[in-house]
Amino acid sequence: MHNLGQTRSANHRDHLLLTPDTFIRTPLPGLTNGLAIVHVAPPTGAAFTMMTLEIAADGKLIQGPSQRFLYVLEGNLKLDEPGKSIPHDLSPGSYAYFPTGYEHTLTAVTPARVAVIDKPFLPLDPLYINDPGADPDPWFLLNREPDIAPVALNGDPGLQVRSLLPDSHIFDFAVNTMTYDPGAALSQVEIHYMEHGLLMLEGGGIYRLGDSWYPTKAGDFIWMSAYCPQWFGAIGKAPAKYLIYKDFNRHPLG
Ligand code: UGY
Ligand code: MN
Repeated sequence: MHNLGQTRSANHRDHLLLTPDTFIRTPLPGLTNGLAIVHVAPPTGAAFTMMTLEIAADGKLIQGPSQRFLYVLEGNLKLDEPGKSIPHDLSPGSYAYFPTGYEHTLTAVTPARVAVIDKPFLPLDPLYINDPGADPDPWFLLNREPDIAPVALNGDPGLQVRSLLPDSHIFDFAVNTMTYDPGAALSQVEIHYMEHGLLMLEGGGIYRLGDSWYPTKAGDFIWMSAYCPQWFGAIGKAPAKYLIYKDFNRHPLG
């Protein structure tokens, strides 16, 4: 059933709102028995890619061209690392980070959906590494989102943030979940030099992007360029929750 050309999706210089009715599925090198919805990529001006992979049972994903973060949205998968005979079990809420070149094979046990963020790594100038013994490279990690302790944003108990990557300047991006009680909102319109990729996981509300206010709900994707004015207020009877990427921990000049 077509919709006479109507959609909530919108494409502006400083933001994208992509709703599931406009998603296009494509093959992806490194992915077998699956398709990729590439939500955002460098042609928009973004310095990263964020996609949702839809993988059939027995489908596989191997390493990409850069460092990678993945988050399981649906289904069960196994993750094989080189030199390890026992694979890790992944289920919804599991996430992993792989440094550039870190070999891995992700195999779907059941049909699965996985959010994947790939970004060329910007090394930290050794001048800024405080601990001389510190590893200058980010490290592999595997964890579960519900196991991360939430922190109330600006002391607001209605807005809980879980930081999924370690609190270390070695990492050049952050991925967080943000959970809003019904009626909770960002305490300010944010305008900052970092860009965002955002996947709405649960609930919904109103997102201000630039000079527009959009109804948004679970399943939607949003890209915000650097300096895109942004604000969100949760509406409904259940919490709103999103997964959000931002470039982080680097001097804006590189
Ligand atoms: O981390 C952030 O910049 C976050 N508070 N932005 C957002 O939710 N749009
Ligand atoms: Mn922000």
